[in-house]
Amino acid sequence: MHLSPAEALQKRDQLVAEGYTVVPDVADAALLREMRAWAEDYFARTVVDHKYRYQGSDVHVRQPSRWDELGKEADERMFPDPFADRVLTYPGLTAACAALQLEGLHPSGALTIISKPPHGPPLYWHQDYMDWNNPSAATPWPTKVFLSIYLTDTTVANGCLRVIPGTHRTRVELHDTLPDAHEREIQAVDDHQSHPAFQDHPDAVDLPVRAGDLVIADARVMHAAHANTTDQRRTLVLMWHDVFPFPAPPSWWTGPVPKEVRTADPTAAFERRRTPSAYI
Ligand SMILES: O=C(O)CCC(=O)C(=O)O
Ligand SMILES: [Fe+2]
Repeated sequence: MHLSPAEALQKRDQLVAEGYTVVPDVADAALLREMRAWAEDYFARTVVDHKYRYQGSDVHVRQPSRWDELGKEADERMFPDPFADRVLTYPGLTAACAALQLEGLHPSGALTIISKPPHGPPLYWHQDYMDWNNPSAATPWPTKVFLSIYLTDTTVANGCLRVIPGTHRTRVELHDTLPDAHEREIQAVDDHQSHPAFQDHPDAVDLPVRAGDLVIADARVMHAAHANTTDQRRTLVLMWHDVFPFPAPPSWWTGPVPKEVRTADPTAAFERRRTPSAYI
């Protein structure tokens, strides 16, 4: 990663304004090799449940020191593995986040391995924010981001990511029509070609990347992925992080702070909600 201060600032501001950015060349060849070997081994011995066909897979690999927090039995989709430590403590990752001035970063403690097999279908339009009852949903800066490293170069042909810039803050029709992400209703869709969550969108931007680039996106931004039309897997390692602990703005924030945020009670608890609320 070689980001000039001006480039880092431009990427930070793109994340705030558009809901995503890409930092090139973050994972080095050794880390990529380890990630590919891990994924190859896992998918050679594991059959993924049909319900994950649109994501490709949804495997949660947790840092062993943080396994007990979950209070769950391990199974083949969710388990502790030191591989999670290796990726989450990778210095290049920390350096990229520091360059973009992502403050108060707190990793979820797990990697999510999302792997589209050869000829896997597209991923539906969705956003991943789970806290729409909370005024944190109204912040002009992110409070939850995903950091993704793709293990291959991605293109429209093998299922690259797509985003609709600005939809982390601006309501569009999809906010009212999409089923909640990654839950039963959308997973049950059989004829995806005729379902609204899989339609093209006039404001969609394709985000092809190089293997080892780091995609940083606000959990609220609408995104999807193309189908994989190739004979090779398209795998990514995704890491959820809390950032800019609510309700304080980033130290570098100079813009206005919405009233809902200024007057929020930081001790209040809210019921989890994946469906967008009046905060957008
Ligand atoms: O497959 C991708 O590129 C993105 C995956 C994703 O957004 C998800 O599984 O929530
Ligand atoms: Fe997602």
